Amino acid sequence: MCDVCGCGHSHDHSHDTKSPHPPFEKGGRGGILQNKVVDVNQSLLKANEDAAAGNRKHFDEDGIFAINIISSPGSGKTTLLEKTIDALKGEINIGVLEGDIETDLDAERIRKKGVPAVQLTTGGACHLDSILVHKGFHSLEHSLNGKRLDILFIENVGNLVCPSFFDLGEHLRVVLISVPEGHDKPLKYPKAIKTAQLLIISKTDLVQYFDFDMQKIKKDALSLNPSLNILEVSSKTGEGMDEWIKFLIHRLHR
Ligand SMILES: Nc1nc2c(ncn2[C@@H]2O[C@H](COP(=O)(O)OP(=O)(O)OP(=O)(O)O)[C@@H](O)[C@H]2O)c(=O)[nH]1
Ligand SMILES: [Zn+2]
Ligand SMILES: [Zn+2]
Ligand SMILES: [Zn+2]
Repeated sequence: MCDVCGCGHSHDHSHDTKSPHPPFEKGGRGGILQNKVVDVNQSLLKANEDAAAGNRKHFDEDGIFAINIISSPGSGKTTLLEKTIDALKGEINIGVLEGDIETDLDAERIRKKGVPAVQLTTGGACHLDSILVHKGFHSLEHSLNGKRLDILFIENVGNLVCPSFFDLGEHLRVVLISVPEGHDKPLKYPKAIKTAQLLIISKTDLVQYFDFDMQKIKKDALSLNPSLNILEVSSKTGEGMDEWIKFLIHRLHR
């Protein structure tokens, strides 16, 4: 457990360039220790950015469109991927990197769909970083036996804060906020919204059971990021899946 931020990282992550935590804002509350943490984190973020640029180059050379999916735990990332695979199988070659703190349960779910998947277990870290993604990508490549990929989905560790700070070399960043989480999440977690190109409001089949203001969440999200695309999707009923698939195909071919 990291005793600076308490987020569950061990400090030895700094040896392998993993950041103990996204940077605390300089000029915020805190003193000398906080500024030292900021300095260490800035260099770790720089290492992450360098590796992210390398990943993007790999993906571009191989003609792969890489998508980083970020959300709180349980917002429906893996379920959306399962349904997306059902919709695109046979047409588009998909590979998946599954980020989790522990277990390979999500990668198993994806493999059951007949799609190659590599589990990236962070062993405590609350986000993926580009160095781990680089390793995972090469191990996924080995399992493909020469088959090429069109889309690489990277499901990040369930966390709406820390993953937003780490570029993985993706071409598209998608944030999910599910209806049960509440419409106030964009304003409370602005970094995720500001760095994404698409917000998926997930589990829309549950909207009747919650005091969820669809107009407000959209207005707040757009106030933070005016060019953000927003889709409403239910993986359970299939509502909004066509729009999501159209969006993906459009981005893939552009
Ligand atoms: N009602 C409803 N439930 C959903 C929907 N999508 C996912 N779920 C349920 O939400 C729970 C979590 O779904 P997952 O897809 O595992 O969520 P996740 O974001 O991958 O979770 P982590 O990887 O643990 O962060 C499961 O019980 C799903 O069946 C949806 O559209 N509607
Ligand atoms: Zn953290
Ligand atoms: Zn998942
Ligand atoms: Zn490489």
